[in-house]
Amino acid sequence: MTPIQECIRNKNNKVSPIWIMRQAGRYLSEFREIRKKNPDFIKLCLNENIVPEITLQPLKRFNFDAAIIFSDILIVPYGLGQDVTFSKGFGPKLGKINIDEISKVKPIEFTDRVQSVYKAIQITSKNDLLKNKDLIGFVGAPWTLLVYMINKISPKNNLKENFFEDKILIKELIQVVKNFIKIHIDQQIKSGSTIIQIFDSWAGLLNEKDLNEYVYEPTKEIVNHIKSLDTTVICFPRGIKNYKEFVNYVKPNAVNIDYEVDPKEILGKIDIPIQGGMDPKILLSDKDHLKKESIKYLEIFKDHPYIFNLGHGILPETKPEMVSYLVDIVKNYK
Ligand code: 1CP
Repeated sequence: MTPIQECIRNKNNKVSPIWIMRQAGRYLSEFREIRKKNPDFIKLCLNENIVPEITLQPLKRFNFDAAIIFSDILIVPYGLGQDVTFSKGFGPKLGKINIDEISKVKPIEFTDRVQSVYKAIQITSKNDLLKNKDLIGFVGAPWTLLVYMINKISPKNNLKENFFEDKILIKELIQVVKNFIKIHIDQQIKSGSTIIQIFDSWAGLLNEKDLNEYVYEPTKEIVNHIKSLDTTVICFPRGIKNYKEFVNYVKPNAVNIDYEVDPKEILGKIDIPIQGGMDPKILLSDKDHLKKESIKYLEIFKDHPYIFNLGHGILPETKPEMVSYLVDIVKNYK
């Protein structure tokens, strides 16, 4: 069994495996080189010749325990026929949404449009660098995809005022999105992903009263689907105030905590394997501070199955040297 599966499935707390969200990305010069030559981000995500190379870049540098397929959560709206573009310094922009057309999309039309993602997973999974390591596939949670599809741009800190105005649209869209998330997961697993992570990056935008309808229920459905395929699922409901309630309701195999969560406090509340937590900004400080902060997480979770990761994606300004140092600390602990 891989170290991460050992931790999650067997609740092994002897060592902490490590990988990092956005580990293939702009903090690596070799990624920036490729990105410069490929200005169309969605096209890059759908290039099965380059995606395996980008996915494996961090594993060539660091002793991570997993690769995460280089792709994006917005590949699902793209596969459904919604326009998705990225402009520099602004983030994603999505096109008009026509619910009648989206409701008619057939699974085969969707999988044909994003086929290269699955081919890239097949190619990557065969690489020797992944020996005894996991290849993580992922999806956006229904709520977070709904946010982008309806809001059309990143909500940053707030949804547009009229977000919930068209109740019928939201109800229909969440059904369609749930179905295609499942299809996207099935194909990733068939192609060689050994773990699925569900990113609910905007869970924290919801009022408590709406969490059940938009986060807990739909995510639980996806989690149950993944479990029925005997595959490991990690959830990241970023920004929610009550991780305990989330875990009790949704029951993923492991949960990633964000950097606002107090690790000591969560330890007494959650009994499933925990991943992540450290603020990505710590990697921008100095080695002494990084050592102190990472050891803090390792100490707190020393008797709990714990996968080292961050409380959100690694920042583009991060020096790769700091990542090497972090991996050494984690690997030499205990
Ligand atoms: O070079 C660039 O400008 C592209 C930056 C970039 C990268 C490297 C984007 C645009 N997406 C990605 C890859 C990506 N996205 C991965 C690859 C695997 C890895 O982790 O190494 C993953 C897992 C994602 C997932 C993703 N995309 C999320 C969930 C995680 C999170 O950050 O909260 C979200 C919200 C997106 C949307 C998205 N894609 C890209 C950006 C800049 C954003 C966020 C925009 C926003 O702030 O709303």
